[in-house]
Amino acid sequence: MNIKEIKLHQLLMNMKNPFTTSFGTQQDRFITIIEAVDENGLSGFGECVSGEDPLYSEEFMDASLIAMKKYFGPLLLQNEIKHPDDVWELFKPFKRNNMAKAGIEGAVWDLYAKQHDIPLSKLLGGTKSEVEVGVSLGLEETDELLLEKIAEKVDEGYKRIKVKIKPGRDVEMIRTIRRKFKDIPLMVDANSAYTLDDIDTLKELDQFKLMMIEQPLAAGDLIEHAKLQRQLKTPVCLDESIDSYEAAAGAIELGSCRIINVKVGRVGGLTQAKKIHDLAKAHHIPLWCGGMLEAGVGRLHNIAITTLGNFTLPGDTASSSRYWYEDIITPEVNAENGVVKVSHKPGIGAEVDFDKMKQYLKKTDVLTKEDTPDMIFYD
Ligand code: OSB
Ligand code: MG
Repeated sequence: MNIKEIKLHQLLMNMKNPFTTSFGTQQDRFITIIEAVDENGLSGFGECVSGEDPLYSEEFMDASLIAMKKYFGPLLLQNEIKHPDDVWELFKPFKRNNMAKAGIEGAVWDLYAKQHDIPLSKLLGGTKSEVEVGVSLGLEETDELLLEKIAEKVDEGYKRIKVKIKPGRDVEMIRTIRRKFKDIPLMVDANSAYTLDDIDTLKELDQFKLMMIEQPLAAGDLIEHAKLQRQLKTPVCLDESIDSYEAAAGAIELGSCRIINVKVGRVGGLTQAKKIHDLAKAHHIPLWCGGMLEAGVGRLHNIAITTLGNFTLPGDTASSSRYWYEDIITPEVNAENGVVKVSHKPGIGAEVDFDKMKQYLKKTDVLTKEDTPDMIFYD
């Protein structure tokens, strides 16, 4: 593919609204945009989605940056690859660091699609020309404030509403929501805030016709999630737990969930996301694409993977304007009535707008063919 340069654009983006989950509140998003440049000067873009602190998962942005600079960037520059699917194999000896791997791999996918003049969605095997999306709402100080946010998003036409829960902000809060919004497609996300000791509380949620309960227990707890799913009517959906193809296979075999949230970064990139898609399809497990408060590049990658057939449930990829005063792409992602049109342009389907990106840019590191992996071990 003749990649000659990799640029790591480090951005600090201020969010329109603070976002609160069971693990904390954030107002700023520290994001890395990866640009892979070929010998003809064509650029592909990826986004590294790790959090600022290791609270959602063990991966965090400073660590991802080091992993990209020391290992994954130089490895890609030193090894000629033929297809983006080769990237996973190239990175495989290096354990985990999935979001760093996925960020670089994402840039390679976009570049390859542009080199071959096809949309990324088509390259991935996607078939949809538009995708349905929902919205993920953070915890609010009061139920009244949350009800206002829900009303606004229902009016905007989002196809489902996801609300965050945590112990003490669960059964009564959902009862209040259901009293006002009797029939909306509603789901909850606990971000691992419960244990099996809370099973009575979780069972109480069965009365509210929720589409699913996302990640109630800790990430490693596939066996506990299977025990929980057997006692709940509401489908369990796993997010944090599905950090690889093998974890997806394990969860399906154990019956730990009935739905899977696929996040491209969490599973190590689009190649792995496709593999999980095919496995889940074979086992009749529906999928949706989760969000990580992405800027435009990550948002477009999410739309592209969602065009695969077994992404049958609305995902988290809401309009750019829900998160940002100004996104870094032109045109921005825009959901109309909860539907995003898939671009027919090559690659991710929109331009990364460097003029807009400038206002957020803190630093760009440039890796070239001169850079070799910075390692103690060698073979
Ligand atoms: O658990 O799905 C999650 C955001 C950051 C980290 C984890 C999660 C989320 C969201 C927001 O729920 C999804 C989005 O709107 O991008
Ligand atoms: Mg989640």
